[in-house]
Amino acid sequence: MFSFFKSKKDPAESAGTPASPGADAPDEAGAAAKPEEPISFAAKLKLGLARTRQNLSKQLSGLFGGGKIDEALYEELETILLTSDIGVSATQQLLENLRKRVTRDALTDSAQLKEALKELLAAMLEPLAQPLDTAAHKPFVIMITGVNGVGKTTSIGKLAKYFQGQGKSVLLAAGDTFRAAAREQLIAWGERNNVTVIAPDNDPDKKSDPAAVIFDAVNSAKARGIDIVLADTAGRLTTQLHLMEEIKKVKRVIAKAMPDAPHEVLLVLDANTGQNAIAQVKAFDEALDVTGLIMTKLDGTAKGGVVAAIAGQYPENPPALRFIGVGEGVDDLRPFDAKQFVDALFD
Ligand SMILES: Nc1nc2c(ncn2[C@@H]2O[C@H](COP(=O)(O)OP(=O)(O)OP(=O)(O)O)[C@@H](O)[C@H]2O)c(=O)[nH]1
Ligand SMILES: [Mg+2]
Repeated sequence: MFSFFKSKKDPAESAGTPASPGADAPDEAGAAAKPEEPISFAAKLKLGLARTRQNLSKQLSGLFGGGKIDEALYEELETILLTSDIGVSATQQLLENLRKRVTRDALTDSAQLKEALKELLAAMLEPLAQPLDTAAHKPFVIMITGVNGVGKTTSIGKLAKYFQGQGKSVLLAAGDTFRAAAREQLIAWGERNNVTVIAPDNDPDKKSDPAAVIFDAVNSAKARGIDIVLADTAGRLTTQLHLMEEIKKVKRVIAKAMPDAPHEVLLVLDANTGQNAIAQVKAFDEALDVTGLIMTKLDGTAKGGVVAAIAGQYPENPPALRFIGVGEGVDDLRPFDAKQFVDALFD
């Protein structure tokens, strides 16, 4: 029922970084093109968050330009934070802590507030930075889930490269048997990274079961001594209850292939979603016990503040924001670093 796909390319060939391949049709010409000047991830993040930064920092610079710290200032700050998609809870926590800081350090001039706010925001985001440790299991099975079009498949492609960079072997499972082009999209990422993809037969008359595909992939990874399995799944809305039931079943079936798998259930969120990301976290967590998040498309959105909204929503038990995505290229996904993120949010 299943077929294997493995690139026949020389691994050295795929070691180069493609300029900025699209996820749907990563073509060979793109991969062979002259690589762009390497730009650090921090710089990319800074560039990507430009719109969020403009939203936030420019308004703040007016506010923090000097002058008295009074109620009017706090009110204005509240509005700025709320319009930056930081969310009600996080905004309240930040303001409360800022007031405490102002009292503690006897701050009197608004110009002193910017650094205080930066520090408090970094402290709020720090608990989200929980890097993914894949050492405890072999294979370490990662199931990727989320609503339609958030960047699940693209993130798998990037993660394959990321884990390979750590010297780990990777296998991809094409568990999105719903969307016609999903299989080919994952196979293309597999070829680019020179990793095996377990996918159902390409038979339009036969509907494959996503659970069966991933089950087979986990068994195959066990047999081959693979370190990491990345399992793609079809996008689904949290209101599509039958599809939410289906994904629960996928998870249960994975556990039949390996008792404690999946070891990580990664929920992918699109930063452009803004506050709706919170509802997605809640619904997917209820269905699947999500263990980590990926926030994609932080480039080009003005809603990067949503990362703080997630922290603010779970002050006692912050979810693990494992990775953030800042572009469509294979290197545009990295572990979340709170300080780097806050630095990119302010001028
Ligand atoms: N700018 C930008 N685009 C991204 C990022 N991540 C993914 N994309 C783009 O988002 C689009 C959708 O990505 P996919 O990976 O196909 O999303 P998906 O969640 O797998 O979609 P479905 O399987 O249809 O639910 C593609 O055009 C990607 O290139 C990112 O971090 N930044
Ligand atoms: Mg997909």
